[in-house]
Amino acid sequence: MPSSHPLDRLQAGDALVVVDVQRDFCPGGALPVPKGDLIIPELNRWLAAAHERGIPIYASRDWHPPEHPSFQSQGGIWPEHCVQDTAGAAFHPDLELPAGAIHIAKGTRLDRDQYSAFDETGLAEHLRARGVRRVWIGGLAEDVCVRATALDARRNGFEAHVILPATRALTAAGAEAARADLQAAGVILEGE
Ligand code: VGL
Ligand code: ZN
Repeated sequence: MPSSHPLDRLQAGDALVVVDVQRDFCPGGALPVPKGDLIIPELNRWLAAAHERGIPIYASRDWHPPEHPSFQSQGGIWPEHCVQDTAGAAFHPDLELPAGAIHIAKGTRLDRDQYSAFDETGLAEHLRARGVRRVWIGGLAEDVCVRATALDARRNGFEAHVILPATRALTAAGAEAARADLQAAGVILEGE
């Protein structure tokens, strides 16, 4: 690990937020992000470093009820994915989440989708209560839930860094648009 690696900057006042690294968002899943599983070794390095330094770790899951309004069968735009308690909704088995990681369920509402890990989850309040000022964000998908989570981090007053080698987009055009939106909102894009 070169000493210039950004994970060397993880310190007190930081948190690591891992978004939706679930089977359904990886190759072979119901809504696969191309090469989505390739981010896992990088995420595991961040998880290990955060765990060693006592940095709080949050891991969200897209956690939809059956007949969620985002599903095409219900008039939504996505194939059925991440249905609560199914194999596809599980964290990817290679993701090395330490025992102390806090799990966040999102996308549970029946009236609308919730892309952001901050959306009615209490995450902002929890971070503030722990003295967190800066969040490091990775996971899936860069152009959907990572984007929404990072934008909400800024709206809630946190310094926000998206770890580019630890995220992947559904589409290349989506990634380009997401990065522009993130930079415009003051999110720092790290690495690559
Ligand atoms: C996501 C599409 C639908 C994501 C969730 O986690 O990025 N994308 N639901
Ligand atoms: Zn979803």
